[in-house]
Amino acid sequence: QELKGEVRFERVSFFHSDHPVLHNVSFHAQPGQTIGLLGETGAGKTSLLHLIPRLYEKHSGEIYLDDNPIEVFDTKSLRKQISLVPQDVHLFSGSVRSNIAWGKENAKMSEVVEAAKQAQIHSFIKTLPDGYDTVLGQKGVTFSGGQKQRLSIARALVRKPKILILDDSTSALDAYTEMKLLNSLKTQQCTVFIVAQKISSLKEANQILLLHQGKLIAQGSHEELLNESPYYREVFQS
Ligand code: DUT
Ligand code: MG
Repeated sequence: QELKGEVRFERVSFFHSDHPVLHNVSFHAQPGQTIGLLGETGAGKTSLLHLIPRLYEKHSGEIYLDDNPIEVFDTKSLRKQISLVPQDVHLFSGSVRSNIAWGKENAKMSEVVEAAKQAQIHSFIKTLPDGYDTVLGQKGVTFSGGQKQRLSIARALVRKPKILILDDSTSALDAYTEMKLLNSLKTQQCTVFIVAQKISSLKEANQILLLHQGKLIAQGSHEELLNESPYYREVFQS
């Protein structure tokens, strides 16, 4: 089934083994929206996001994608349309091009370049000795943390996902590059979930979900949370 990108959680709870990780989480993301996730380490951000492509099976409550219970989607077709950039980037020692096209080996060169431009890594790739054919790890070519993150975002974008999940994938970017990246994502027809450690990364999000020990303690726009949540103001505004 083709996804439109709507995601709805209704009183979702989730355990890892016997350890409670999410408790009664409800939110509603419309197609094309940007949803920020904020919360201290261990708050449950990654766990929540991993439920969307069905990387975990057992939860209570309901998750709907475009009004259909998530259980009706087969995981293969879901994962084709949902790109998740994991917290730990995995690059391999192939060419830049094959690293971006990983998982979509039939991607055209023009699509690879387009994804790299959207991910704000194209101009850096052009400075490499062999451009897109440069092999990572050879001829002393190494990528910085932020360059690796952008390469893995390009890898996610080349699949033209309906839902894009950035799990702390912009932490190594400077504020200016991050802003350009988020602006370019807004022009895509996809729903974006972005985990960040700083409020500044999430100011433009349609909604911010503030997690604390597995509970959604506040949700709303940046302005709403500034007004309504002392925790938001105190802990994350810096
Ligand atoms: N947890 C497990 N097993 C797992 C993954 C996580 O028990 O395989 C626990 C650790 C933590 C809770 O689930 O108590 C939430 O972890 P999660 O990784 O979802 O938290 P986070 O908000 O993504 O933390 P971080 O900011 O460190 O990435
Ligand atoms: Mg995490």
